[in-house]
Amino acid sequence: MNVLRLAIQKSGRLTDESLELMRECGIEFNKATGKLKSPAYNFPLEFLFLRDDDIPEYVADGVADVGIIGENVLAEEQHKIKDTVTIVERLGFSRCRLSIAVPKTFHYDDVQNLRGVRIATSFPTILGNFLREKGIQAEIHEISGSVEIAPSIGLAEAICDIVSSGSTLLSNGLVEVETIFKSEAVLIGRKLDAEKQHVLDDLCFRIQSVNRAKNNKYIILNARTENIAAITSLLPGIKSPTVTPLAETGWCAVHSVVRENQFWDIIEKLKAAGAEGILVIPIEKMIL
Ligand code: PRT
Ligand code: ZN
Repeated sequence: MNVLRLAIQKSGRLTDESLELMRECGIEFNKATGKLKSPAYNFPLEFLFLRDDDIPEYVADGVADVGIIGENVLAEEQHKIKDTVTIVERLGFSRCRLSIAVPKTFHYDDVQNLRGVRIATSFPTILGNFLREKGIQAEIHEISGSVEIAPSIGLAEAICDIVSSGSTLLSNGLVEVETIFKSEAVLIGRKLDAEKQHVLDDLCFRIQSVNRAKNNKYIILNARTENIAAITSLLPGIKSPTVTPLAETGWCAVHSVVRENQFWDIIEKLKAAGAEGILVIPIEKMIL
């Protein structure tokens, strides 16, 4: 069997959630610290632990077959890999945005105020694309870390950096003025031979089942028979809700699946329609 080589960030923000996702997919392995490679025991997969910035090029060169990185890194490295590497699956974790921020004292109305300004960033390609699209001439000052301190030490008038909660900007007296890229962790890959593609398809099927389960909740509720029609109309479910009679006459139990993002909204409506004893249960895997 052909082993699929999956590159994962060696040690950083993506590492734990990438490995956790593989465990949720039923893949067993041991990650010994300091090791560059680790085989999976029960799936034709080998992990390669690398710096995230190097992963797109390693996938393009064939050192790895697939990899997990932030979409921002893929966009930043795109010019090195052309169209050989593409997104295979969106993974939904490590969500963040790449934004331009300026000191509180900077007068900012719109992007025109960035003309001639020095902007410090670790993402010169994405920033360069944005400025070109907007027709703005500014000076991109590439630095590799601690971008947020650049204005206070006089290195630049503005920055372009990753923002998640916004607390780093706040504590450095900076205000977010433009969001130029939205990112989440993605599985990237290149063209593979039939045997490896088959392993990748199997892995993607597992990832989709895990992520679909995370985005949905199983709900069980009781209601009087006369309220069932109104209640089931609120519950689309995978096909349609399951309705079973209770031992007490005139009552039924309804089982269904609701999307996490619609959940609170639906619960309020269900209560108003006469639902009682509502149980909400996490789903482990969801296969359509
Ligand atoms: O060593 P290696 O090169 O492998 O790692 P790295 O230091 O380049 O990357 P790492 O581990 O910091 O981040 C990996 C990926 O996580 C990024 O490419 C993003 O896709 C994603 N991610 C998600 C983030 C954040 N959230 C994040 N908050 N990456 C960085 N940050 C930093 C940001 O640079 C800023 O300093 O956190 C700060 C802002 O956070 P808030 O919450 O204060 O806004
Ligand atoms: Zn990096």
